Amino acid sequence: MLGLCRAVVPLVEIEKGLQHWMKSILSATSSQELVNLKIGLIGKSGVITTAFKMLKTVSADEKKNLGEKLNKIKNKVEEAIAEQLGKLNNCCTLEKLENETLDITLPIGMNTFGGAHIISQSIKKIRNHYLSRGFLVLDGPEIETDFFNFDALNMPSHHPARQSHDTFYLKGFKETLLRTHTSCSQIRTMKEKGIPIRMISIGKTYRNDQLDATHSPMFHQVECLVADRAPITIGHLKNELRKFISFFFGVESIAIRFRPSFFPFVEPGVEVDCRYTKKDGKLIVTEKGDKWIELGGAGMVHPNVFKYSGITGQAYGFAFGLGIDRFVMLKNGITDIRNLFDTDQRWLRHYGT
Ligand code: FA5
Repeated sequence: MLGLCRAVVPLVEIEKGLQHWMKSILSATSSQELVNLKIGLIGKSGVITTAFKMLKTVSADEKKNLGEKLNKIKNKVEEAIAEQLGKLNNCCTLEKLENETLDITLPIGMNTFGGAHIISQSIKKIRNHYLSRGFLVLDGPEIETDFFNFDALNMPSHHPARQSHDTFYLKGFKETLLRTHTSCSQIRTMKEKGIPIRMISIGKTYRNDQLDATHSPMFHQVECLVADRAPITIGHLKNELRKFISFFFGVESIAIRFRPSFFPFVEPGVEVDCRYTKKDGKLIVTEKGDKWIELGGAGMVHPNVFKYSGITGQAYGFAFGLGIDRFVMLKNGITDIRNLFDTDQRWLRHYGT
């Protein structure tokens, strides 16, 4: 078809060939055809690429002149291929859309109704639990600013703790990101409502974490903040965490432990673990468990967080942030977080309501 010769080709022949190649590119009817042309012309051993190799053998003056001409030809070919590919893709999409028209008069099969995803069910359950206890239940924006996600949580731009959150920034929007945790809602709420406050914030969070059995780039957190003018102690925090874990797992007696940890927005900061055991391949949260599992972070609100939230004077508070996906996995014996998101219909039917 093209008669592409891979040997060293003189410029005149390339210039002569250009018209012919452009015709072939513009009349290509499939992306595969375009790929073949691209390889034959500007691929590693393509005709034009090979011609560039001639430059080594000519004088400096000729090199400049020849190089410019070859570059122009190469650019023309590249542009034409990209343009034709765009046209073909556009055509395919239109054709696909035309063939995919939906016949809304078809009867619905009764078993095609969807159900609530296990994460949605759990979020609803947590919301209702806290609503019934008089907490403010919020969501908060998933697209946040650097200020609410980091600075106001006592993590200025140079702070090393920012590195532990591999953040998705929004291209073209300065200092705008997908929130890496729900802790931003602490600031938003106190700024708007002041204290005393008892609130939870629940929703999606994002980190550029490698997808594996326990990490997902999108996951869910629940944040709890209790703040007051009257003293609040770490005992209150422990009590609230116990209540939440007991309620979520439906067990009366649980065993939790705090491990010292560092979160810039709390002082002291702790990591919360609870006891569990494995039975028939399932993880069961129980006081008598022989192992510990990490549930999330917690601590006493740092004075700088109150300051950034516009709270002056005496203020006390505790906060915790837990990963809902890991809670759901633990409760249901799900060992791989990817199962939650990979839309396997049998799995969804099993866990859906
Ligand atoms: C935080 O996000 C803190 N904001 C929690 C906090 C709130 C501390 C209030 C103190 C006071 P951390 O990065 O450890 O902490 O995340 C909390 C939980 O989110 C983890 O324990 C885990 O359950 C869950 N999590 C974090 N990254 C992922 C991920 N990539 N996939 C699934 N779950 C995740």
